[in-house]
Amino acid sequence: MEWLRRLMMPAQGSEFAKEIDNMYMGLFWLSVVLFLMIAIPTVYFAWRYRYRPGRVTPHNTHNTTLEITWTVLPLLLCVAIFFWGLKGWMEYAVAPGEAMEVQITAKKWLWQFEYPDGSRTINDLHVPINKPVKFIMTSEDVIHDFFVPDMRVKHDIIPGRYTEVWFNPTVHGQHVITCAEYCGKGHSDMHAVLTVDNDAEFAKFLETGGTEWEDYFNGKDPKKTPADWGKVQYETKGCNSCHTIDGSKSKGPTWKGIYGHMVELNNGTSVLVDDDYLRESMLYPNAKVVKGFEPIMPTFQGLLKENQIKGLQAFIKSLQ
Ligand code: HEC
Ligand SMILES: [Cu+2]
Repeated sequence: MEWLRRLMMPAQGSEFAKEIDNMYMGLFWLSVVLFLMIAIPTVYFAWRYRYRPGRVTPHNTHNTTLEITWTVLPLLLCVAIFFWGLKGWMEYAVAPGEAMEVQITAKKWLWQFEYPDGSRTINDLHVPINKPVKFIMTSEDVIHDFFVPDMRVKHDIIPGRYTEVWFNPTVHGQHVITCAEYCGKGHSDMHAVLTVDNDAEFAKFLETGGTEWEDYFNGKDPKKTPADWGKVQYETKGCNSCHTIDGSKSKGPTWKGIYGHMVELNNGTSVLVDDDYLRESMLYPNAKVVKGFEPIMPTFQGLLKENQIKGLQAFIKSLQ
């Protein structure tokens, strides 16, 4: 009956998939059997006891054995199904402690994924194979619903609240993610791709900080330039808590108008602000300390990916 399951269900991409399909198909066949147990005798009796002139209908009151049987057996069956479902639900509801955490932000009409190291992607989810992943989800506007058919996972995403869901992907390759809660005119476009990577692929994916940055470097969208990517970093990596972009002084020097000019250092020398100096300032902030400032900037080594440094350089360059 495997062909029927394949016909009725999506591919099995997670550990849940097998269990859920077993239960679904189990209930399906149970329904088929019960249906036949009722329908066949009904048709047979309708024919067997059809109207015949002169036939007298026998008068039956009840049959205790029969009635107890058809009450107790289905009861036991229902209780068994309940515990079967409960067991599955308990596994589904609580992620294992070692699960990797991915934050999902849903908004009209896209999916944003954020990984433990801060890497981000849009509509493009990557997870390592055979490792549990837990999703912590919230919405910026209306109710959406994270639905990954191959994983047999489907969960509402609610504004102002966090909901969680998890799975353990077992099939390498791409799977569909879609929104399963009507969320407005772009609802049907609200899908994403789940890529289940092997360990090496996933490590490489994280190394470059996801794939969102690619949109800013391919030149396709005039509103997404490397400098715009740098601005995103400025705001999300905390640079804006010490650096301004309007010329005013903060805990650190402003970034406005520094590119291409000489800057005085606290050791009495000066240095030209170019890409190399900017990179060095981010990765080794104490190597050259700007005159008039304390060496309080933390190193961003390991925290900024190559594409983020490039974006920041372009952003600072654009602030003339
Ligand atoms: C805790 C405050 C703080 C944070 C956060 C911070 N910086 Fe700085 N930054 C400073 C200070 C203070 C200086 C000046 C002293 C020095 O050169 O180390 C500085 C200097 C710099 C310089 C050299 C500027 C110049 O005028 O020559 C660059 C470039 C820079 N920071 C980039 C960054 C980037 C990029 C980020 C975010 C990823 C960042 N900083 C986050 C405090 C900070
Ligand atoms: Cu939606």
